[in-house]
Amino acid sequence: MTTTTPALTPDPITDLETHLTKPCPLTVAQLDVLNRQIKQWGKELGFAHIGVADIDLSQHEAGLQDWLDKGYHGEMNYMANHGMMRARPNELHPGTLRVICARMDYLPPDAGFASNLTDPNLGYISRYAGGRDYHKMIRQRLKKLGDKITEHCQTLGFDDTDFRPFVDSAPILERPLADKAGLGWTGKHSLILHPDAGSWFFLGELLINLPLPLDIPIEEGCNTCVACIKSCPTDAIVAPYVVDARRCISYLTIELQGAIPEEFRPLIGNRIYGCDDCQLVCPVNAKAPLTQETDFHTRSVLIQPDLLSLFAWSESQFLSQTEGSAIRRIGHKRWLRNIAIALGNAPANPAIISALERRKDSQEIDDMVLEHIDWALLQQTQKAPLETLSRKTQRVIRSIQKGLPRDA
Ligand code: B12
Ligand code: SF4
Ligand code: SF4
Repeated sequence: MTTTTPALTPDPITDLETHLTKPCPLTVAQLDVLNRQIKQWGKELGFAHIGVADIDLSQHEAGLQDWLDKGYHGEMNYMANHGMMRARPNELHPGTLRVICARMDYLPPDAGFASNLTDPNLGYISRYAGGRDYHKMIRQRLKKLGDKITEHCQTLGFDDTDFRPFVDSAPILERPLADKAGLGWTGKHSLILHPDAGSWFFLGELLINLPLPLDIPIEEGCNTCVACIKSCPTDAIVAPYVVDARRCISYLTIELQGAIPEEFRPLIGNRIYGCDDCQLVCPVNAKAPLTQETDFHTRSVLIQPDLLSLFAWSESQFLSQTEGSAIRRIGHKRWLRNIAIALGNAPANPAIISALERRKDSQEIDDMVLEHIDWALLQQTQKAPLETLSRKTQRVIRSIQKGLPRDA
């Protein structure tokens, strides 16, 4: 990020006490050329789509407040901590006039969705998480884009370009911004999707103090479809465009620190890290491109992984096998918690019972994990050998085989 100097003639938009910037002297024609350049540089940096949005998210403030008031964020206190700053990019980074929104595709080749979900002895890991953690990589690429813009502006005599890259965890409404920037429409599962690209992509943003020309949002395309709402294993999509995170398997297996409420455990099936079901049944994903980044390819140890092998990993094995991956963030205990649930949901098997019993004696678990192991043992000892997939999961699998044959 470049440093800024106080403005000689204060600009009403950017004249904030904490951060003064000079009004941008670039002409409309220069900004147009720069806009085209930014899109070209974005492509060269591996972004599949770049769009520009203004900073007015006022129409989303009531929806965000309502979501928080209903407690849908669960334990994710960071969602509530910053007040409405999440919907006000100019408060988050004073001086911001535009948000450059970027899309990076993550769908790995040979995703094997259906084969993975069909076999309850395998763990299912969300396809965004099988490779390298995306946060740092995307932020670095956005920073490079910002540096290129800064250099270009300097050649035009403007030395005060100021930008700040964001990816994911920062308090900003990434999806409404991407929607405004024309990266896609907001699907009923609340994710951004594009007719040519589906939804298997990450979003990142560059907040910038240049009045770049704006992109136009694309038309909403869900029409009468409600496949994602109907297929969600835990009924987490409580209304079109609204996800109660407390019910979402992604939240339960990744964000939630403590025990996973019992009512959700049978519904989680073999999903041990995140969930893709609402995207798997989405017809728009039939055309989704594969990632161009080998960093996002699933590492071999996580391809169709056997639950018992994963459950046997010691903490040091867990840390080395997940080094550089987003999975590492949940830590070994939550990893064991999640796998214990999947083992409880697997068909009755003496080998599973012994593995669960062995883990009870391990130094690496605490009371929280122990409670999940006991739950899994109860499931294992109570069920008939061939009880397996829920009806909803069977429907999701049929839908993948029909709609996403390449990735089935
Ligand atoms: C918190 C969070 C979660 C939570 C809550 C999810 C949620 N739906 O809010 C949990 C842990 C459950 C989660 C799960 C996932 N997440 Co997440 N998550 C976030 C995070 C950090 C904040 C989202 C947020 O602000 N939610 C609050 C709600 C109120 O805001 P919103 O949904 O964005 O927008 C609302 C308004 O815009 C409004 N709205 C917009 N248009 C319209 C239209 C109409 C008609 C109406 C009525 C309303 C409306 O409704 C929206 C929904 O309430 C973002 C990154 C970020 N900083 O934005 C990533 C992000 C949204 N997650 C992402 C991903 C990939 C996932 C998962 C797919 C991961 C996985 N496979 O397990 C799942 C998908 C679950 C799902 N269906 O949403 C990506 C989405 C990329 C994309 N293509 O859209 C993001 C953008 C991260 C990134 N940088 O790439 N996530
Ligand atoms: S990620 Fe899974 S649990 Fe969460 S909303 Fe989508 S289908 Fe439901
Ligand atoms: S499954 Fe249907 S309703 Fe859901 S996002 Fe895709 S097109 Fe929209």
